[in-house]
Amino acid sequence: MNKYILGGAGVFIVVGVFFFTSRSELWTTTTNDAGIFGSNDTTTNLVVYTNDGFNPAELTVKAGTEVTFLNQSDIKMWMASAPHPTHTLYPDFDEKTYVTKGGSYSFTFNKVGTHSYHNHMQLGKYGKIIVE
Ligand SMILES: [Cu+2]
Repeated sequence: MNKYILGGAGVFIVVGVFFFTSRSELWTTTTNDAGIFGSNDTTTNLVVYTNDGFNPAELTVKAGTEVTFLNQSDIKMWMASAPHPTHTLYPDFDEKTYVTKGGSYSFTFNKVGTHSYHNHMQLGKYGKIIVE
């Protein structure tokens, strides 16, 4: 009698673990689809800065679009428009400080045109945002 109760409990636990595992897999998949910035729309407006530079180095967006620059390099990242060091091409587009690895800077591009930028902390890494 006790043997049957124990066996029943075992099956219950196995089913329970399976159910829990499949549920958490479902949850993980949903999170990955949504991306760290919430939706597919915003992930396309992401520029990642690595030790090799900006990726994508050239991005075209519509006026009023927010672009996020994510620092995944080992270098400090200070986003600013050309030219260095005055940043007069698009003075508003100037982080005025820096973020380290894992940090990000978001800016809403309202001005139509080609906005060349660079990492103010490491000259030689360039990119451009084309606003239509
Ligand atoms: Cu600069």
